[in-house]
Amino acid sequence: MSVLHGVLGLGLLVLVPCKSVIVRRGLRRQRGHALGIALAVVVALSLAAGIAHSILGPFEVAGVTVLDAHVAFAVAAVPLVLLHVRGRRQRPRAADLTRRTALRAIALLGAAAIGYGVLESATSVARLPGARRRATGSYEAGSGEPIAMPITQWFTDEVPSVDPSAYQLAVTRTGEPARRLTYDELLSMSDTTRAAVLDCTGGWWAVQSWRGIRMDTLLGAVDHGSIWVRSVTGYTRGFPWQDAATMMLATHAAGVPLSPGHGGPVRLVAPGRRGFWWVKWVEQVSVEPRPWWSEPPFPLQ
Ligand SMILES: Nc1nc2c(c(=O)[nH]1)N[C@H]1C(S)=C(S)[C@@H](COP(=O)(O)O)O[C@H]1N2
Ligand SMILES: [Mo]
Repeated sequence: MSVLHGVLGLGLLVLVPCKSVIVRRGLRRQRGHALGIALAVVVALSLAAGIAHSILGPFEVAGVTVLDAHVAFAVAAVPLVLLHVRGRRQRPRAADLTRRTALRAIALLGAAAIGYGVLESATSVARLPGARRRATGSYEAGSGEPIAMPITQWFTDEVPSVDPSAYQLAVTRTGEPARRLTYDELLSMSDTTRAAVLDCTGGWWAVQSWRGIRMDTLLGAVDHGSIWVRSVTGYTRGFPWQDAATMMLATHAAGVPLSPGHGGPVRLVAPGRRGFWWVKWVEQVSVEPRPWWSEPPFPLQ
């Protein structure tokens, strides 16, 4: 996926010579060009930031990581693209579906793929930071050392203060009374240790040895419905029931109780899923008929 994303991004660069002919023609016709220029600038900045992140590493400019800048410029481009396309709508013609167009598209992708390969090899030969990134594009930070691992919130969520001695986890299954477990009870059940990689879409990853309770131990047999995991902050994610076999509720990382920033007293560990699924400060786990895909694909808080 991330290779495809990179190749398509470079494809935009390969298009620049073709597009510049059209742009020169358009500029000769004196009309409002502000929109087109704004779009070109935003796309160029997004591409530059994306390439910088993948070659030079996760650095910051004026307090903003280049990856965040890459995403922000890309998001800003979306409405501009829509307006730009609306302003010059062209009817697709049957003649567009020729063999020549198809061959051109293949040539374009081929050139972009070669460009991607060249950039990757150069990055690795020159031992630039980009060579150290994971397949997702993330850079390692704080593996085996939770204190050194970044503390990240998805969007607007904030670290709550949860008093472990007053804390309770609610475990519910439709049609059954809720079970409530205190922190001490959870600690006495916390007997499974496994290594798993937390990989944040913000561009960093860390592997930790997590200790906790297997989800299938906590819930008992689950063979239908979805597993909903909710934080004391309201942040909620839903999972297919099959994930009970791999997920766990962690109380410790690297043998140390989870810090408040990292989700203490209890957080979800969802191996193989990106960081935003790893709900922190879990207060409720429920098995419900409501399907996990009925929620927005990304959290909204
Ligand atoms: N309740 C809650 N859980 C959350 C988040 C959040 O904003 N709220 N952010 C998620 C994201 S985007 C990531 S990458 C991980 C980060 O975990 P860490 O702060 O322990 O490194 O927590 C996830 N769990
Ligand atoms: Mo994240």
